[in-house]
Amino acid sequence: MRYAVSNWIYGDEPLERTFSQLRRFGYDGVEIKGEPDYYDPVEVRRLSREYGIPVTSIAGWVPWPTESRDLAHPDPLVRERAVVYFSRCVDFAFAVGAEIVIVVPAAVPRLVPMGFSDDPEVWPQLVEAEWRLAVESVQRAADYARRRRVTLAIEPVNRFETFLVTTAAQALQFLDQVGSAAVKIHLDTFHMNIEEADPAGTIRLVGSRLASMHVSDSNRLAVGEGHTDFRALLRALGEVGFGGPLVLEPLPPVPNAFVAARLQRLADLRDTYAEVSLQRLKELERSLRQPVS
Ligand code: LER
Ligand code: MN
Repeated sequence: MRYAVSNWIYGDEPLERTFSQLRRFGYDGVEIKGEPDYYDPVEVRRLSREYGIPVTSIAGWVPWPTESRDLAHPDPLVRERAVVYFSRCVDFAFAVGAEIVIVVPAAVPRLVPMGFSDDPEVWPQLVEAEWRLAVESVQRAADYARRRRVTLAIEPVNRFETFLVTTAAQALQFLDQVGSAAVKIHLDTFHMNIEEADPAGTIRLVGSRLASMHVSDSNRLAVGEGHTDFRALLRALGEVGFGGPLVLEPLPPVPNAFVAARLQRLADLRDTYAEVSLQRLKELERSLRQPVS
């Protein structure tokens, strides 16, 4: 299995420190936050070479409402900004040798469709309309990604961060409607713990359409600090012949993920989580390879 860490869990930390720590912990790769204006691809490539850590993927970043880029938004200008943004993430991925850009089809955390008042009867119509818009937007971004040989991976996100695509079954339906070989699925064990009845079964359901996966425990802490059955997940990944990266995304125990990622006094804990998560996953992998006596 290839293991990486998503660098957004390290807040604004300089990239060089992240590369150096990940090499020390024994990681095979790094995922970089989708901020094409912030990172210089030449510098990223230099660090990647120097530390022997490839960039596996780019984490698309659609914060609501600050950036006002949203693939599902009824305003065509907001959608256009999102399509241009994801095309720039594809360029960034291409420039740093990453194969995947992760896409959340509506901005995060937008919890209701635009224009929703309190009338439950209106909800399904608004959701369906935004779903169609998101499909069209992803089709446009996918045309661009295909030409660059980059995969867009749709990440279902839990209901407390989005309302549009929250489960793998929905992501598969979304994929079918987009109808592009350049679009696959990205799962996240934390979101799956909230939304999926059977996370290992979900991996089997997605099968060969699984491009990559975020990993943290049920409570988003380090692997082993919650109740996720990682043995069952690793077994399912083996069964479907998963070849993508497992990208760690564990966060210290602060309810707000973006505070947990940036609080200076938690820097050592973030490192400890990255280090022990890898050790525990590798240990589980080893135990799965042992013949049952
Ligand atoms: C991003 O990968 C993710 O999982 C989200 O919960 C963060 O917005
Ligand atoms: Mn994730």
